[in-house]
Amino acid sequence: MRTEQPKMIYLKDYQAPEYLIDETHLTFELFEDHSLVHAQLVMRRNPARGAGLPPLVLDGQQLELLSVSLADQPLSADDYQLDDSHLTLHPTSASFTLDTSVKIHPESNTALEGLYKSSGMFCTQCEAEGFRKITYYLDRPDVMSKFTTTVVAEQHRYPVLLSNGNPIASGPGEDGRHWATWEDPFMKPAYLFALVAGDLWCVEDSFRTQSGRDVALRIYVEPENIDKCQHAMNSLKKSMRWDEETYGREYDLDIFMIVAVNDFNMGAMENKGLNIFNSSAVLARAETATDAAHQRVEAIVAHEYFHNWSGNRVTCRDWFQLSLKEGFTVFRDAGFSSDMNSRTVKRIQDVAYLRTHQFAEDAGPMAHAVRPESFIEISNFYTLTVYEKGSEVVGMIHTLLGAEGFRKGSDLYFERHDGQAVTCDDFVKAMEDANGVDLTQFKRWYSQAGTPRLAVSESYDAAAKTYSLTFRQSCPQTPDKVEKLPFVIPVELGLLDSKGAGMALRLSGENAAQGTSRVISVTEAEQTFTFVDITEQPLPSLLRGFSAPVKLSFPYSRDQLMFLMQHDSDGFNRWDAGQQLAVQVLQELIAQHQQGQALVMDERLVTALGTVLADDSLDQAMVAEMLSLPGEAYLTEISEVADVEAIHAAREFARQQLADSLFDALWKRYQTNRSVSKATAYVAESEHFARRALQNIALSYLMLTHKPEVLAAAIEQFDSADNMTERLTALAVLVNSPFEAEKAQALAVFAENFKDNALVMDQWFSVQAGSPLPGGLERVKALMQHPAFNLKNPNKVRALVGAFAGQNLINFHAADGSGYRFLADLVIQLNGFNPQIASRQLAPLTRWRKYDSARQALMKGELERIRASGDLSSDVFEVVSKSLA
Ligand code: B3K
Ligand code: ZN
Repeated sequence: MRTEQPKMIYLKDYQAPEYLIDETHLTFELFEDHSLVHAQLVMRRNPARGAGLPPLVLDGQQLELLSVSLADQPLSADDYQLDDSHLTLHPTSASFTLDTSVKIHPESNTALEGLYKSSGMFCTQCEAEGFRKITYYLDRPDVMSKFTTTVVAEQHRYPVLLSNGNPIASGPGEDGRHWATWEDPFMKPAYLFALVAGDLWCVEDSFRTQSGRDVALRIYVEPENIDKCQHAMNSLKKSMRWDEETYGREYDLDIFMIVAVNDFNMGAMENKGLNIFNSSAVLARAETATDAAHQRVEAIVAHEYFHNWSGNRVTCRDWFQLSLKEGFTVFRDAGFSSDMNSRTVKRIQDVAYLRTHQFAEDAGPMAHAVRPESFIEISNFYTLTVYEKGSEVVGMIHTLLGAEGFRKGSDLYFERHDGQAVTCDDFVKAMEDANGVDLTQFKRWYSQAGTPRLAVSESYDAAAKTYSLTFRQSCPQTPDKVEKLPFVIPVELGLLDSKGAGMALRLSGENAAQGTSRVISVTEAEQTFTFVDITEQPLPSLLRGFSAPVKLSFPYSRDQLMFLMQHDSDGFNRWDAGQQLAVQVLQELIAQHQQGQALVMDERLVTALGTVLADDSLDQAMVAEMLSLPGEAYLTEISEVADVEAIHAAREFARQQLADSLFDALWKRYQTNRSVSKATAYVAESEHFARRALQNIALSYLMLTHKPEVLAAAIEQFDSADNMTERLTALAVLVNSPFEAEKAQALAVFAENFKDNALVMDQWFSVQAGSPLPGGLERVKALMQHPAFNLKNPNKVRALVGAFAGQNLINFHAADGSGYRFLADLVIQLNGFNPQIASRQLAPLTRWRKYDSARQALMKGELERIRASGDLSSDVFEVVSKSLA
């Protein structure tokens, strides 16, 4: 693997490139046992770097150099220097062409980076630094070039030959081969390069842009999947329209293609004009994909499409700026999903995810700022912090500037930087310039890691009719040791009177009230805001819509939380009040368990959720969200020291209490919704998602009662549902039940029916890997022997290993350390052929500081064993060494 110790790279060391590549002409000759890549690069000295002709250092890894010519002169081995990762040349003029030919081995590329094969087709993944595994190049995002690509391959096996841009020529070749040439008129960095060759079918459609141009839309898949593309196509057309309407952004090429591949390290990739997708992020139809999968497809199609502007036309100067495109694009896709479905539900799901997983990352050894200062392996920085927290940061700018001001800023950003590779500072500057504001202090969100805490206290002066809120912010130390200065924290808030109505909000010193919900900016370590004309003691509703990614605390009583659940005008905060109430109740149960007491649950949680369940006027998706108790992972995150058994026992106890106490209401909701589902054809729209979500969460509670009528209902739903959403939930509740015969029967029937559908089998694996019943590790080990399992396929690894270590906390954290040992063995194995997946799967072990000392020792022991296993990829090396530091 590597020969030298991986090195840390620093943002402060950034320098513009010494040379530029104006044109890139590539020819690929694809064969079964090797491929040849011929590159002609039209290059020149970067005028911004001054005079002189320093050595030209090209990136290249795992390439066999066959020939190199500089300015048409063939070079001999004395003329250049070659090592594991660079080819160094010595140009003699400021402008020249460079020709190289290399041999590579896509057929044995298991890392799925660069050019590789998946299910018999050739495809690429170049972001972040995969292009250097294809040819010698200046593989950095600030080198933008115009690409022409010719692909030559056997006609019979690879009838479809694709690359970026527009097709300009094609024809037959010798020996049953054929070729096609593509030209991309837009300058782009090499990470956006893509090539596909395979036996693919496509679904075709078209889109007329707002300026009247017709764009051909094609989704390429393996022939057997041609019936699963319509949802992605609809999502694409909706995204294109939405980006025109919301951001004024129009698509720019004559053709937009998506290709689905089965072996892919992440969700999808925004290559210019030729997006390559994990098949799990494209294929969806009722019978095989759940509602969640449909929504994920819609969101990822949108995300990759939106990158055409936020990422491709305006790209990143260097990889430290990754959030420039990712944070912004996540923000854009969240806006889209909110408009397509329910805004509040989308916000609830995003925040629950952020608070559980990004907050944990921010508190762990890999914590980093949204714009990190350093890294060893950039692949490790495609994180929740860069993506989700990055999106929150953009969202706060939106909150501070308002929708109109934000749009002015984004217009200026796109106009000013079209065709450039820029920084997060450039993005913020455009927002500042368009609005005449100063965001200097706000930019600390980009440079300071860690989740700020915001402690709020109140004081009411009845005589003066004033109400004060005092905010104290702090931020825990993170491994980078950067000193934390106060953030700008936009807090949207309201004050409720005793009837639950919003009070007029006038701050002391203001002439008039400004509505009943408003945003205040907390900018100091400690700051007090005083509201005037407050005629009775109010109840504050704080951080509405989760207006900043902070941990807010306010000493609410349980009765106050119940009041907010019913009366807050902000839907997100109604949900959050319910979550906070549940957290208080669960923490009490956890303490009882730890003290060896019998568990007794505060009845108010039953009352509160019973009220929600009885309210037919509420959005059913909201009801479903409110019925979902905070997950074990979230309860872990908010614990000082997480007690795995107590958390699990407390949460299961609470679920059982709710199921028993609310049986009638749950059963009624279940039966009503199931009968509507039976009478209605599947529709992938929010109202239908909502109905099924409530039906399914009701079923999972009901099943805890072990009543025969519920078992019968689960079996009925499993047998006769016409869609995967209902069928998979029915399977899951059976798998988590003690009804062994019914469970075995359902698992067998499901596997038999879907054995030929890899994506459905992934769900079958996940449901079992996630089951908290005892014996989890043995089940997972047995499933790894199943014919449908394949360690080389990332989706399979995520479905089985990821679900076990990430979601099945009670089994993964078994006190004997067996779960840790299993994961470490697997990471060592994965490290040998797919470092990116190895490093991702490692994450649960990095959280060792959260656990008791016995578990800490076991987890650290496994990290040490990985470190000592030798020949670590830079990906795994970085995570392991930072975790043990
Ligand atoms: N930009 C890609 C992610 C590439 C990850 C490389 N290891 C997908 C996305 O965020 O749209
Ligand atoms: Zn992205």
